[in-house]
Amino acid sequence: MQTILTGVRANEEPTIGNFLGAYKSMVNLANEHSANSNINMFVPDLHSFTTPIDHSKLYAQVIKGIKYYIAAGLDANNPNIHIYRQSHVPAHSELAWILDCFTYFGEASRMTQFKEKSEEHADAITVGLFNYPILMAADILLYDAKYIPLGEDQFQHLELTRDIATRLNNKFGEDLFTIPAPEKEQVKFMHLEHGLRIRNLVDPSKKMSKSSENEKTKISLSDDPKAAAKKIMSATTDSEGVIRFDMINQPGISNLLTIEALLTDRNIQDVIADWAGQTSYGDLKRKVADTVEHFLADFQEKVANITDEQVEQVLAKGEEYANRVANAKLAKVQKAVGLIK
Ligand code: AQP
Repeated sequence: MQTILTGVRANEEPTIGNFLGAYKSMVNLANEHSANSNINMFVPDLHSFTTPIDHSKLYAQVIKGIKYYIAAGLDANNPNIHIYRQSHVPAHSELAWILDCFTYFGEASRMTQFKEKSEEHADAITVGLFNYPILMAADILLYDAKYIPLGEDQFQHLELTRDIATRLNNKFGEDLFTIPAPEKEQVKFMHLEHGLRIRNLVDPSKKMSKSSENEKTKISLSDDPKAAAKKIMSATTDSEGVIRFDMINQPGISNLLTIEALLTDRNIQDVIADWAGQTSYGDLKRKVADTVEHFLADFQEKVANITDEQVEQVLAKGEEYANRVANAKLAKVQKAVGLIK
């Protein structure tokens, strides 16, 4: 069976960018493929402190992250859907070390996210931040995952994973790792035209990020629905005066059209056609604000109805599966590199 895998760091409250780029893509794929594919959704909690966080909140955030996966629509009772925590599967860290020794400093140094986050956190650039794409490679390769629903910002890390896996396969045998599909194939698999990047509401040339300190730039999944609607109403647009989908010249308007289409499960081209030629940015904002408000109210109600006991049961099942599969792959790699017979 092929494996489809993704995760969302538990460092801060996730945004609708994370929801649309990762959670919703994964739920759509699970609905389509869970009869004949493993659907692995994990919380990469070891990635959570590659940048500074409040550690006293981490455990609760991880548990909330699991509730979000279930509320987003992943049916944990499905035998092919596996929900687990990275830190509870020690093989992730062990494989990451082995992969480190087959990754060149130069290629890891080229990761643009490392450069960007180093600028943001110039006083705390850790080796963990530098190393995180290699741990991400281990997260993927341990399960032979071919499809990884990700936002556009993560495609460079996916390419690095492919390079590392190809290098080890060339050295130790072609069947060591499944090589994840390249970017274009991933996008096609998600039924998208290009990688998803929900924009920052204040500066739409940037992506929406959960760690942004300015609350106005992002809609978090725990935002009060009415307050979130107000953020949409004050989102930066442009002075063109006509509603068009044009990410280069009208990124703010294009972002609103994208959010509207994805949250209402409509084809983006249909939404663009509905608004084509209209001139009232206020009308578009009111429609998207209403959509966001209703989405958040409904999502938060679902989260509130999931108990900690349910989460424990889901994790017990998911982590038993994950340890079994990951340990078997780790043993194969340990044998290949000469650590065991
Ligand atoms: N703005 C976005 N649009 C679409 N997808 C996005 N993702 C993140 N932001 C957007 C996707 O969410 C998944 C999990 O992300 P992550 O937290 O593991 O890492 P990230 O990419 O660093 O996400 P953030 O929100 O930007 O987090 P911070 O601010 O903490 O660094 C990935 O699939 C990502 O593509």
